[in-house]
Amino acid sequence: MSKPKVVVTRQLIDEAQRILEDRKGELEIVQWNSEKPCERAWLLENAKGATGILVMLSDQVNDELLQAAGDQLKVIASFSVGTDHIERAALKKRNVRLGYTPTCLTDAVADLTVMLILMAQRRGGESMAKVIKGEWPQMPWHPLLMTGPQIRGCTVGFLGFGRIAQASLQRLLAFRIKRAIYLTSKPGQPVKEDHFNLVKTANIPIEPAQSADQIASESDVVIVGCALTPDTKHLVSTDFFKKMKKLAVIINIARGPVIDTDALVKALDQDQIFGAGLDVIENEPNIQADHPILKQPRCVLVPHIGSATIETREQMATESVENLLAGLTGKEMVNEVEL
Ligand code: 8YV
Repeated sequence: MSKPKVVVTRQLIDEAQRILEDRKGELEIVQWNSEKPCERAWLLENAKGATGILVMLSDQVNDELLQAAGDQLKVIASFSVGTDHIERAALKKRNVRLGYTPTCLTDAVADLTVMLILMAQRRGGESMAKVIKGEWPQMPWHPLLMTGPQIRGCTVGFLGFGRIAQASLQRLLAFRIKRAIYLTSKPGQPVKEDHFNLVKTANIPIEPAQSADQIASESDVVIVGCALTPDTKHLVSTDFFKKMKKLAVIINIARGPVIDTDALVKALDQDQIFGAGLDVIENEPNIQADHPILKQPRCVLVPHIGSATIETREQMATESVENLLAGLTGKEMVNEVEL
């Protein structure tokens, strides 16, 4: 009998690669062998006859791929917390299990959230650009030179209040923010899972918001941390920006399309808001040097590095392989999506 085939769409890191290769005797392992993202044609061709596939965010998991793989496919293991690249219904229909890595990247992404808030409020990107361009000697000193709003005393509004948002809030408490409000998919409802016991124990009010409008109008810092769904696409657009405070900043550590980029450019151009800190953006990674968002001095944009600590990426790789192997043998995964 032939060995079950697994397809892996990236090179992995040491420990994860070792765990996978230890199974070479019993599995046929087909792995994309380049630093460039896996090509669709390669994936469709190699998926044929696969029992398990380990994918990244840039690999669309849909009917086309599942059909190409065939009926023996048992598991998709995604190297991510987000699953918007995966058509869950198509998996459910075929009884294919889905593994993902939601817990091990929480701290890394929450750390980056704090970095982006401070960069946006304190004009980190703009300041550094001036120094690099040699403008520092010509900057006339004035008490208000390069000033921005202070984090202490802020109301922080969360669009989405899952693990990463809560871990970000946990960190922000140390900065002595005044209040937190959050919107989940069920507006006005108490938070479903209080992962860090925050709502019960924090010494500031943490309250459900009634609407996105309330988040826009009452927050000094808006954090986009929700999943991308048809309901959240362009949740933050022109109307939202119009309601925001002039000194407020918006942060996106979720998915680019939750914010309408054209509307954000306009809001920054017209000083409707103070700044933005983005880890993600629509159409990433295809952002060319002449993209209008890059002309906005008060917008900090980093290339989707939320989970990019060495420790986190190692753990994500290891858990992805563990999920893949568990899915092949019907065992419990580290984290499985309920389809
Ligand atoms: C990275 C993420 O894109 O896990 C996610 O859903 O967006 C980020 O952590 C991921 O590490 C790369 O696949």
